[in-house]
Amino acid sequence: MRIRAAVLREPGRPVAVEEVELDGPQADEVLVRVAAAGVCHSDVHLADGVLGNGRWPMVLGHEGAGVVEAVGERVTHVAPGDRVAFSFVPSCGSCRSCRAGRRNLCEPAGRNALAGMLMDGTSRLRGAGGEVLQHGLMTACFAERTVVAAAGAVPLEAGIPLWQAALLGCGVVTGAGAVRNTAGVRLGDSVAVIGCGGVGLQVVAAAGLAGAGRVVAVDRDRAKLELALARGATDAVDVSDEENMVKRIRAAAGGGLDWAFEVIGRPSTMRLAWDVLRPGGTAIVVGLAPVGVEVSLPAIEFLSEKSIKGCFYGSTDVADELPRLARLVASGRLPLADVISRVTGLDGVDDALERLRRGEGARTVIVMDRELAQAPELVA
Ligand code: PAD
Ligand code: ZN
Repeated sequence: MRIRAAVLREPGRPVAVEEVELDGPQADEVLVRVAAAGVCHSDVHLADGVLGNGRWPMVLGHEGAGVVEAVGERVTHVAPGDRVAFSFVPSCGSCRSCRAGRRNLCEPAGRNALAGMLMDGTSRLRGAGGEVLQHGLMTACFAERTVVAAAGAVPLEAGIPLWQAALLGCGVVTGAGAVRNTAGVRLGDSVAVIGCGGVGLQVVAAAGLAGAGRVVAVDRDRAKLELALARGATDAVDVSDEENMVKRIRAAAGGGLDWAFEVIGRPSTMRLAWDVLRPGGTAIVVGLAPVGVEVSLPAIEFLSEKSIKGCFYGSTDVADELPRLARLVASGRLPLADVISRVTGLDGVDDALERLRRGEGARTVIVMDRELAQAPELVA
């Protein structure tokens, strides 16, 4: 079938909407009519070509929600008409990582995501000239319709409009998982969140829900800090002036911190996360840095049992946890509308990427179908 989709042709060129060809679902796949999709900084990294060579041409978009239109013959967990959120790690359940309970590290899912293919190593997408297009992080949801692996479509209960549910599959799962799974924040712990954009704001809310005693929001953009305070941060430190950053963050928390989440992807802020820790504290790196970037730490400080830990997709088993997070949203305990700074149409993808590069606003939600998404008025 013919659909409209936002295609990355080549890094450095604007991401433009094209008519592309989408094949129907294979036995273990699902065809979804996309209602809405969030624009994440990882899309910027892909569009800028810094996550490795050859990751284009690609239909971008890895965070979204929609309604199932058709399912392959082996799919049993969803049926046409079901509302779903996307997961960009459709774990296989049988590789070594999955068997060990670390489904976010599913090996075939990781391999195929990197190749831009679905779980069988092939694509359902072609450009107007017949050339194969990659599926952005196995989701490719900056499009009117998409075909995803069965486990990439997670059923949603009623209760959340899809323009908000769109954020569940990346920002919310990653932010909440970083706090609950990767870290394991305990009641009363002190937490710094360095970078309070679309993902960092979810870390802030999750730290509050986990019962952190202090949640120090750190950003260089005042508007993000205000949002963070409204989402449960106890303190805000503006680092647009880099003077005495470590001291100011520690002072806000009443001393070194138990946890510091880096949600930007720069060596300097990874180092900042390390520097604000108390002895025994742990820095969690959520931010994605371009391929080839290195970070350095003062090795003597390992003596104080500080740790630094990577985080992919919040160390989450999405099939289990995404519906739980959706329940939190439906009950009003985890609001999402406040982090959506703009709602726009499919033609607005490139502008949304540009705003993220400038550090302006939190999430943009791209609405493919306003009625399906129950979305407010779109802004051009
Ligand atoms: P975003 O652009 O919405 O937020 C980044 C925030 O950092 C903004 O509020 C900026 O103002 C702030 N910022 C930037 N530079 C600095 C600085 N030097 N000092 C202080 N603040 C600064 O991005 P996002 O929230 O969509 O994504 C954040 C990162 O997380 C990004 O690297 C993305 O690729 C990564 C990510 N990782 C995973 C994962 O599984 N690990 C999942 C999703 C996103
Ligand atoms: Zn993302």
